[in-house]
Amino acid sequence: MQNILQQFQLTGTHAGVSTGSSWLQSTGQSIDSMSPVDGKLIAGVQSADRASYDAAIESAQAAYLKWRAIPAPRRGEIVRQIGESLRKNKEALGRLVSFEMGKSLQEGFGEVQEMIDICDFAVGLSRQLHGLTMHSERPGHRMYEQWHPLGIVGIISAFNFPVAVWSWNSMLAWVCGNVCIWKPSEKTPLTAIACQKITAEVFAANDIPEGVSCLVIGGRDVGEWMAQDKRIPLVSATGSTRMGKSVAATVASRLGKSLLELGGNNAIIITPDADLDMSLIGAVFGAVGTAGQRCTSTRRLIIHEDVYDAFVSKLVNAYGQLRIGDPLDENNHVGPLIDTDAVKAYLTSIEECKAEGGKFLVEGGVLKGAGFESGCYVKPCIAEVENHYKIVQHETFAPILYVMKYKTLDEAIAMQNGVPQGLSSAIMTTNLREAEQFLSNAGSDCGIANVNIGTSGAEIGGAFGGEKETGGGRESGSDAWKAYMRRQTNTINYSTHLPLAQGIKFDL
Ligand code: UN1
Repeated sequence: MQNILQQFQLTGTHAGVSTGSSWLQSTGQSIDSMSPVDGKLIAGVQSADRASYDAAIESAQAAYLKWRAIPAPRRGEIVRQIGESLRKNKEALGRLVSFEMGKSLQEGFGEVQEMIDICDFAVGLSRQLHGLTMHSERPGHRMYEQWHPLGIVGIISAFNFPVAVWSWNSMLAWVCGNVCIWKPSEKTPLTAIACQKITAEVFAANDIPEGVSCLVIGGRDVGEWMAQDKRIPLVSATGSTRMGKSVAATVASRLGKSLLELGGNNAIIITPDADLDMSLIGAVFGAVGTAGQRCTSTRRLIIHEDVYDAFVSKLVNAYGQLRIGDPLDENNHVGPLIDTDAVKAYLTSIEECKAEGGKFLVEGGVLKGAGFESGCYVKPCIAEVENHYKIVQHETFAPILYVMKYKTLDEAIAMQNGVPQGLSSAIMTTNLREAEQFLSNAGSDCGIANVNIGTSGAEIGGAFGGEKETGGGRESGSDAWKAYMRRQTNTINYSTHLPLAQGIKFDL
């Protein structure tokens, strides 16, 4: 790890505010980045103060005027080069993600791959920022729409995907002609600094001015400055529902735009016609992958009564095989939680679940002893519950899997939908009628609904996000780019008359 830290110059206390290649002085509080892998300090970061934040915003405002004038396919070419640089840095950045955040090495590499994929997607998109043309009702008139950039896009990202979610936002925002200001999670500042260095090198090599890519590391106050800041027309925020509600209210009070990707409470319905072996892989990876800290993690299994006992016994058996430990060791399936606060939340949820009547089929607990010194390693656990329990309605960012029984598909769908969140959902079935009912307007109410795939691990090509308390935003693929642009309707009169719409007569 030392050589990776040196490669990105991540030693001592690093500046936390940057406009690209420049790193600004600030007097903000210093943030310690501790690795949950071994509980030790990796490096410190100086968080933004108001002056350095304002300096970054001013740099972004100036850069926007230049960046928006560069044709979109040229901007795409620069994003292509960022993708190339990420390919070269995949190993180092993937390891750093794994070390700072605690996800398995495979998932660390997977996260960087997601960044590379979105770069490729954004390059193609840079030639496809299409508007429609409409037929005017008036003679000698042409009507069409075009998409213009917004200006500064603020990105607030979470610790669990410390770099990929930023890249979904920034790569699209950049090809659309925006400049970005990024506040990463204060729990994972170092991976953000590494990304800033990788992109700054590409921007500098292309003579792009400072300010197109800004980084402002800090706590909640920095997020609040961004939400309040009229200079930021769009704030894209990923994180808890509590954070999202606060950002949404603040941004809405100035009639700004927000794009929210908040909590999930994702379920897999396992039907009598499911392939149980496939279902097992989907359920276990979904529940314990990233130690249950994905927005898309599987939190609930809704299992038909006819296959309940058979499936639950497979599940309990599989949990017995899980290897928990150092995420950089590829033999392990499950790494640590992000910090000891997350461990407390996990333990509290287990207690609340028991108090409400939950029966643990696989007990949880904190691992102690050699290799677990950070105090962040916990046992994935399984509890038999009822959907209405308060704790089941709540997203706990930890590997706690709730199982419950159903009789009819209508009942299963009602349970799947019967939570405040609406991000990801899945059905395991070989029965076409069941699959189609689940995908119909009377089926899953989530932004993502899968058949014979678990709830996590979405590809970048689709629009990512969900309904209800998940916040309604869509990022990444499909036409999610439209959220980063403003639509302008243009009507051009090339005749020698000025006829009014709706046939209104107005003669002078
Ligand atoms: C998140 O947890 O915020 O679908 C993003 C997935 C990943 C992204 C998750 N592609 O699980």
